[in-house]
Amino acid sequence: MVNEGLSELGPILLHHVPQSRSQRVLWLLHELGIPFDVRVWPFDKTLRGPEFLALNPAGRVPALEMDGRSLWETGAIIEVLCERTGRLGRAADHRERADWLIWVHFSETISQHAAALTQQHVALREEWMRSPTIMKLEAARVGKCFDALEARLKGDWLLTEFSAADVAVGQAVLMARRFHMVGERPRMAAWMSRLEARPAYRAACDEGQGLYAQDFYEVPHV
Ligand SMILES: N[C@@H](CCC(=O)N[C@@H](CS)C(=O)NCC(=O)O)C(=O)O
Repeated sequence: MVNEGLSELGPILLHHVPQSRSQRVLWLLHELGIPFDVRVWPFDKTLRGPEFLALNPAGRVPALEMDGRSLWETGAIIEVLCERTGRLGRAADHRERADWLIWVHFSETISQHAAALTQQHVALREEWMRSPTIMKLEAARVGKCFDALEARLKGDWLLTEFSAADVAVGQAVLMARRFHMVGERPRMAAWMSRLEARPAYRAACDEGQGLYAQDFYEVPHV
Protein backbone atom coordinates (compact mmCIF):
# COMPACT_ATOMS: atom_id res chain seq x y z
CA MET A 1 0.00 0.00 0.00
CA VAL A 2 1.31 3.47 -0.76
CA ASN A 3 1.03 6.52 1.42
CA GLU A 4 -1.64 8.23 -0.67
CA GLY A 5 -4.16 10.41 1.12
CA LEU A 6 -1.97 11.27 4.10
CA SER A 7 -1.71 14.91 3.08
CA GLU A 8 -5.51 15.12 3.02
CA LEU A 9 -5.89 14.13 6.66
CA GLY A 10 -7.23 17.01 8.69
CA PRO A 11 -7.39 17.27 12.46
CA ILE A 12 -7.97 13.98 14.28
CA LEU A 13 -9.42 13.77 17.79
CA LEU A 14 -9.74 10.46 19.63
CA HIS A 15 -12.36 10.17 22.37
CA HIS A 16 -10.80 7.76 24.81
CA VAL A 17 -11.30 5.87 28.06
CA PRO A 18 -7.90 4.51 29.17
CA GLN A 19 -7.57 0.67 29.02
CA SER A 20 -10.82 0.35 27.05
CA ARG A 21 -11.16 -0.58 23.36
CA SER A 22 -10.21 3.01 22.47
CA GLN A 23 -6.65 2.13 23.52
CA ARG A 24 -6.56 0.04 20.33
CA VAL A 25 -7.11 3.16 18.22
CA LEU A 26 -4.71 5.20 20.37
CA TRP A 27 -1.99 2.58 19.88
CA LEU A 28 -2.64 2.47 16.12
CA LEU A 29 -2.46 6.28 15.87
CA HIS A 30 0.93 6.17 17.58
CA GLU A 31 2.06 3.37 15.23
CA LEU A 32 0.95 5.42 12.23
CA GLY A 33 2.88 8.44 13.50
CA ILE A 34 0.24 10.94 12.41
CA PRO A 35 -0.76 14.02 14.42
CA PHE A 36 -3.81 13.65 16.65
CA ASP A 37 -5.33 14.87 19.89
CA VAL A 38 -6.95 12.86 22.66
CA ARG A 39 -9.89 13.70 24.87
CA VAL A 40 -10.17 11.42 27.90
CA TRP A 41 -13.69 10.62 29.16
CA PRO A 42 -14.70 9.04 32.46
CA PHE A 43 -16.14 5.50 32.25
CA ASP A 44 -19.54 6.50 33.58
CA LYS A 45 -22.92 7.97 32.60
CA THR A 46 -21.17 10.88 30.90
CA LEU A 47 -20.92 8.57 27.88
CA ARG A 48 -24.73 8.53 27.76
CA GLY A 49 -25.02 12.33 27.81
CA PRO A 50 -25.95 14.37 24.72
CA GLU A 51 -22.41 15.59 24.07
CA PHE A 52 -20.99 12.07 23.77
CA LEU A 53 -24.08 10.60 22.06
CA ALA A 54 -23.50 13.09 19.25
CA LEU A 55 -20.13 11.37 18.72
CA ASN A 56 -21.32 7.77 19.09
CA PRO A 57 -25.08 7.17 19.25
CA ALA A 58 -24.53 4.00 21.30
CA GLY A 59 -22.54 5.92 23.93
CA ARG A 60 -19.40 3.79 23.56
CA VAL A 61 -15.71 4.46 23.14
CA PRO A 62 -13.87 4.80 20.88
CA ALA A 63 -15.16 7.68 18.80
CA LEU A 64 -12.81 9.36 16.37
CA GLU A 65 -13.39 12.81 14.95
CA MET A 66 -11.87 13.00 11.49
CA ASP A 67 -12.84 14.49 8.13
CA GLY A 68 -15.37 16.75 9.83
CA ARG A 69 -17.43 13.86 11.25
CA SER A 70 -17.32 11.27 13.99
CA LEU A 71 -16.44 7.63 13.32
CA TRP A 72 -17.21 4.82 15.72
CA GLU A 73 -16.76 1.02 15.95
CA THR A 74 -13.14 0.11 16.56
CA GLY A 75 -12.84 -2.25 13.58
CA ALA A 76 -14.24 0.34 11.18
CA ILE A 77 -11.95 3.04 12.57
CA ILE A 78 -8.92 0.76 12.12
CA GLU A 79 -9.88 0.02 8.51
CA VAL A 80 -10.45 3.70 7.71
CA LEU A 81 -7.17 4.83 9.31
CA CYS A 82 -5.17 2.15 7.47
CA GLU A 83 -6.84 2.97 4.16
CA ARG A 84 -6.44 6.72 4.56
CA THR A 85 -2.76 6.52 5.53
CA GLY A 86 -1.88 3.58 3.29
CA ARG A 87 -0.09 1.96 6.24
CA LEU A 88 -0.40 -1.18 8.39
CA GLY A 89 -3.42 -2.46 6.44
CA ARG A 90 -3.75 -4.86 3.53
CA ALA A 91 -5.29 -3.51 0.32
CA ALA A 92 -8.32 -5.23 -1.23
CA ASP A 93 -6.15 -7.09 -3.76
CA HIS A 94 -3.44 -8.08 -1.27
CA ARG A 95 -3.03 -11.85 -0.73
CA GLU A 96 -3.20 -11.28 3.05
CA ARG A 97 -6.33 -9.11 2.88
CA ALA A 98 -8.75 -11.78 4.13
CA ASP A 99 -6.51 -12.80 7.03
CA TRP A 100 -5.94 -9.16 7.96
CA LEU A 101 -9.71 -8.59 8.12
CA ILE A 102 -10.26 -11.80 10.09
CA TRP A 103 -7.73 -10.80 12.76
CA VAL A 104 -8.87 -7.16 12.99
CA HIS A 105 -12.41 -8.38 13.61
CA PHE A 106 -11.42 -11.36 15.75
CA SER A 107 -10.21 -8.78 18.26
CA GLU A 108 -13.89 -8.01 18.91
CA THR A 109 -14.58 -11.70 19.62
CA ILE A 110 -11.98 -11.50 22.38
CA SER A 111 -13.16 -8.09 23.57
CA GLN A 112 -16.77 -9.12 24.00
CA HIS A 113 -15.66 -11.60 26.67
CA ALA A 114 -13.32 -9.05 28.26
CA ALA A 115 -16.22 -6.56 28.31
CA ALA A 116 -18.56 -9.07 29.97
CA LEU A 117 -15.89 -9.85 32.55
CA THR A 118 -15.21 -6.15 33.12
CA GLN A 119 -18.89 -5.70 33.79
CA GLN A 120 -18.89 -8.59 36.25
CA HIS A 121 -15.67 -7.83 38.12
CA VAL A 122 -15.44 -4.03 37.86
CA ALA A 123 -18.69 -2.31 36.90
CA LEU A 124 -21.06 -4.30 39.12
CA ARG A 125 -19.98 -3.12 42.52
CA GLU A 126 -22.33 -5.12 44.76
CA GLU A 127 -21.51 -8.80 45.31
CA TRP A 128 -25.15 -9.87 44.85
CA MET A 129 -25.25 -8.38 41.33
CA ARG A 130 -22.41 -10.58 40.09
CA SER A 131 -22.66 -14.10 38.68
CA PRO A 132 -19.76 -16.48 39.41
CA THR A 133 -21.17 -18.76 36.69
CA ILE A 134 -20.90 -16.04 34.05
CA MET A 135 -17.44 -15.08 35.30
CA LYS A 136 -16.31 -18.69 34.95
CA LEU A 137 -17.90 -19.21 31.52
CA GLU A 138 -16.59 -15.96 30.06
CA ALA A 139 -13.06 -16.56 31.40
CA ALA A 140 -13.10 -20.03 29.82
CA ARG A 141 -14.18 -18.50 26.50
CA VAL A 142 -11.23 -16.11 26.67
CA GLY A 143 -9.03 -19.20 27.05
CA LYS A 144 -10.51 -20.69 23.87
CA CYS A 145 -9.71 -17.46 22.00
CA PHE A 146 -6.15 -17.63 23.31
CA ASP A 147 -5.91 -21.24 22.08
CA ALA A 148 -7.02 -20.12 18.61
CA LEU A 149 -4.34 -17.45 18.59
CA GLU A 150 -1.64 -19.83 19.80
CA ALA A 151 -2.58 -22.35 17.09
CA ARG A 152 -2.31 -19.80 14.26
CA LEU A 153 0.72 -17.74 15.36
CA LYS A 154 3.62 -19.03 13.27
CA GLY A 155 6.09 -16.16 12.95
CA ASP A 156 6.85 -12.90 14.72
CA TRP A 157 3.53 -11.32 13.74
CA LEU A 158 0.04 -12.47 12.76
CA LEU A 159 0.80 -11.87 9.08
CA THR A 160 4.16 -11.93 7.31
CA GLU A 161 4.91 -8.43 8.62
CA PHE A 162 3.64 -6.32 11.49
CA SER A 163 0.21 -4.78 10.79
CA ALA A 164 -2.79 -3.18 12.46
CA ALA A 165 -4.07 -6.74 13.00
CA ASP A 166 -1.33 -7.19 15.63
CA VAL A 167 -2.43 -3.97 17.32
CA ALA A 168 -6.10 -4.97 17.25
CA VAL A 169 -5.68 -8.48 18.62
CA GLY A 170 -2.81 -7.45 20.90
CA GLN A 171 -4.87 -4.80 22.63
CA ALA A 172 -7.80 -7.18 22.97
CA VAL A 173 -5.47 -9.69 24.67
CA LEU A 174 -4.18 -6.96 26.98
CA MET A 175 -7.74 -6.50 28.23
CA ALA A 176 -8.60 -10.19 28.30
CA ARG A 177 -5.48 -11.42 30.08
CA ARG A 178 -6.69 -9.66 33.22
CA PHE A 179 -9.23 -12.49 33.41
CA HIS A 180 -7.42 -15.48 31.89
CA MET A 181 -3.66 -15.93 32.02
CA VAL A 182 -1.73 -16.43 28.79
CA GLY A 183 -0.10 -19.35 30.64
CA GLU A 184 1.46 -22.18 28.65
CA ARG A 185 1.07 -20.59 25.25
CA PRO A 186 4.68 -19.85 24.30
CA ARG A 187 4.08 -18.38 20.82
CA MET A 188 1.46 -16.03 22.18
CA ALA A 189 3.60 -14.99 25.14
CA ALA A 190 6.55 -14.21 22.85
CA TRP A 191 4.29 -12.25 20.48
CA MET A 192 2.90 -10.21 23.40
CA SER A 193 6.46 -9.44 24.53
CA ARG A 194 7.31 -8.21 21.04
CA LEU A 195 4.21 -6.01 21.05
CA GLU A 196 4.95 -4.60 24.51
CA ALA A 197 8.44 -3.64 23.38
CA ARG A 198 7.07 -1.33 20.68
CA PRO A 199 7.41 2.40 21.45
CA ALA A 200 3.89 3.05 20.12
CA TYR A 201 2.45 0.48 22.52
CA ARG A 202 4.21 2.16 25.43
CA ALA A 203 3.03 5.59 24.34
CA ALA A 204 -0.56 4.33 24.26
CA CYS A 205 -0.32 3.03 27.83
CA ASP A 206 0.45 6.44 29.25
CA GLU A 207 -2.90 8.16 28.90
CA GLY A 208 -4.41 8.60 32.34
CA GLN A 209 -6.10 6.42 34.96
CA GLY A 210 -7.57 3.25 33.48
CA LEU A 211 -10.61 1.03 33.93
CA TYR A 212 -8.85 -1.58 36.04
CA ALA A 213 -7.54 -1.44 39.61
CA GLN A 214 -6.02 -4.95 39.44
CA ASP A 215 -3.69 -6.69 37.01
CA PHE A 216 -5.63 -9.95 37.38
CA TYR A 217 -9.16 -10.86 38.47
CA GLU A 218 -9.56 -14.40 39.80
CA VAL A 219 -12.51 -16.56 38.81
CA PRO A 220 -14.49 -17.24 41.98
CA HIS A 221 -14.75 -20.87 43.06
CA VAL A 222 -18.30 -22.13 42.47
N1 LIG B 1 -18.01 -2.94 19.16
C1 LIG B 1 -17.75 -1.66 19.75
C2 LIG B 1 -17.81 -1.78 21.26
C3 LIG B 1 -17.52 -0.47 21.96
C4 LIG B 1 -17.68 -0.61 23.47
O1 LIG B 1 -18.59 -1.29 23.96
N2 LIG B 1 -16.80 0.06 24.22
C5 LIG B 1 -16.87 0.01 25.67
C6 LIG B 1 -15.50 0.22 26.28
S1 LIG B 1 -14.40 -1.10 25.94
C7 LIG B 1 -17.77 1.11 26.17
O2 LIG B 1 -17.71 2.20 25.70
N3 LIG B 1 -18.61 0.81 27.16
C8 LIG B 1 -19.40 1.80 27.77
C9 LIG B 1 -20.75 1.27 28.11
O3 LIG B 1 -21.07 0.14 27.72
O4 LIG B 1 -21.48 2.00 28.74
C10 LIG B 1 -16.38 -1.15 19.29
O5 LIG B 1 -15.53 -2.01 19.03
O6 LIG B 1 -16.18 0.06 19.18
